[in-house]
Amino acid sequence: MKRVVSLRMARQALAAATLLVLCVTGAAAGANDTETLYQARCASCHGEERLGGLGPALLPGNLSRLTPAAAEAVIRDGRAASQMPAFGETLDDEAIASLAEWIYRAPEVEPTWTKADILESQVVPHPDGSLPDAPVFDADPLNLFLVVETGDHHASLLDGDTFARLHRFETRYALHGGPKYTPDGRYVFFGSRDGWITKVDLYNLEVVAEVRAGINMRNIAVSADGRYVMAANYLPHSLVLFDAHNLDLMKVYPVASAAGESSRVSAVYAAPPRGSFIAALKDIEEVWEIPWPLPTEPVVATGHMATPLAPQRGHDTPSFRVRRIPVPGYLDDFFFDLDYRHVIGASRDGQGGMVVDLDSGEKVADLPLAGMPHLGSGITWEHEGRRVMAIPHLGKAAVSIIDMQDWTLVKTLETDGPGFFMRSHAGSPYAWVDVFFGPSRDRVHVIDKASLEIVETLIPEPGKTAAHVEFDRYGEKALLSLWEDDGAVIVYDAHSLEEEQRIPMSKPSGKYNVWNKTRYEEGTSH
Ligand code: DHE
Repeated sequence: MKRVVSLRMARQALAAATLLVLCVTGAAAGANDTETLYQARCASCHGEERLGGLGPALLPGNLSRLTPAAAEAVIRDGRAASQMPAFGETLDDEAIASLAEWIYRAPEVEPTWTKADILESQVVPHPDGSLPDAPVFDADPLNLFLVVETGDHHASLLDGDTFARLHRFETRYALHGGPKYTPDGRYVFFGSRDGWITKVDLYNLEVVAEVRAGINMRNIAVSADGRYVMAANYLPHSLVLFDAHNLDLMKVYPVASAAGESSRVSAVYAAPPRGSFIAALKDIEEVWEIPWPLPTEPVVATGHMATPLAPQRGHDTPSFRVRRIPVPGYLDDFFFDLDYRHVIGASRDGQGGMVVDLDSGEKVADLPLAGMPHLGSGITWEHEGRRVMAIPHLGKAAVSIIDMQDWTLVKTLETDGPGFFMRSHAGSPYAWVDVFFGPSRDRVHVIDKASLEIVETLIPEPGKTAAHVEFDRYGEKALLSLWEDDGAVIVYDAHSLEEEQRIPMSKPSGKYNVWNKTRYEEGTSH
């Protein structure tokens, strides 16, 4: 891949330059001043203000997934399959410990990321329409899987019929949230915790555009017609809108209440039937809705199909304008019903949830959901003629099943530990939930969607974390991550629950099937 190769070469050159600097400045950097040490040894890759560069940002918010002990180990031993060198030979333990401690300190002045920074960060190696329109592989383009490998920051593209690996490419550091496809499945957008949005042309296996939307980003959403990308940031407090074709900046929305109280954005979602983005705000009691233009004009750009869904708006907010929906509480974790009429929200530290009608803006129900429900992992299916939703809890060994007509609790299913991800498929009789936390994190429960009972508990590798399931487009196969550095994606027959193959991967996290994601399949995350 041209872009990645040139990036790698640049990284190698920079790492070599860094090492040269080390040799020259070794004595001075050995002094007690950790900041001086940082500037001498780390700033060339991680930025003078720790905002990142060729290496990731080193600010407390960006490092929340890394323990200080792990940071120390990375400084000492380097990071495999990256340009992060090992400093164990050139720095003593005390210096390494002081650096590891210092990067978790908040900077004296909060860093900024302006429109100019966004514009300057944009690179477009292959402008929209400049690459061939046919895939370079024979696999069904609608049954591909992308697997994010967080161990060495790569992604693998799998043929969803044979599970052959078609390609493996380097990603930005610490991707988070699901990658989002255009409706034809040709392009995919990845979001990293450091704020990078990367657009990849899957037909040509090339990075075609990149831009940095913020310093600490939560996730991205792509409009159902594939024309717009919205990014949700913790730092700065903003939503950022891009034209999807070349990731051109369209608009920055500073996020604040009408009274001026600023807020982090927990996440942004696309709501296809409404033709809008919906944003979850962490620090103010509002939900924001931002409509994209209705498809009254044909989509002219190459490669992007118009959405088959005709949005119906229950309000008359003009396109790209913010509609504020006041809510009675802080809601930062969302699930939606299938027509996106209702948002089911919970606060991450709260003990309950609520249902808000997005058209009227009214709260219509409270939900009895103690124990940190993980609504973002919710799924839904038809049970005895009624639609139910099921969600794991991050703080409780249980799955809650709720009737979506009257919002009553149908059942609390006890599990072997708190779970993170749930998945099913309209073509499967089963729903899968992992046990992500605690001593049973090597287990995955299989729930019968008819009896609402756990019918099987799989332990694919004793002692190793097993998590996150994704189905193929037909619901015939289920793919599970062995979430370890020397991990694997395990392919199961989704009916017999027999293991069929293991594909070695470096700490695989999420897997994303093109069909399920672009069709907003009821058993997958949206
Ligand atoms: Fe995630 C999705 C929030 C921690 C892996 N996570 C999401 C989404 C949100 C979210 C809002 C949906 C966005 C989307 O897909 O566009 N996650 C949060 C948190 O608030 C939390 C608890 C704390 C945090 O610091 O962010 C959190 N998440 C984690 C992890 O620790 C995980 C396990 C490892 C990691 O990579 O950080 C993790 N989150 C994921 C994955 C998805 C995700 C793999 C996509 C799931 C999918 O199937 O769509």
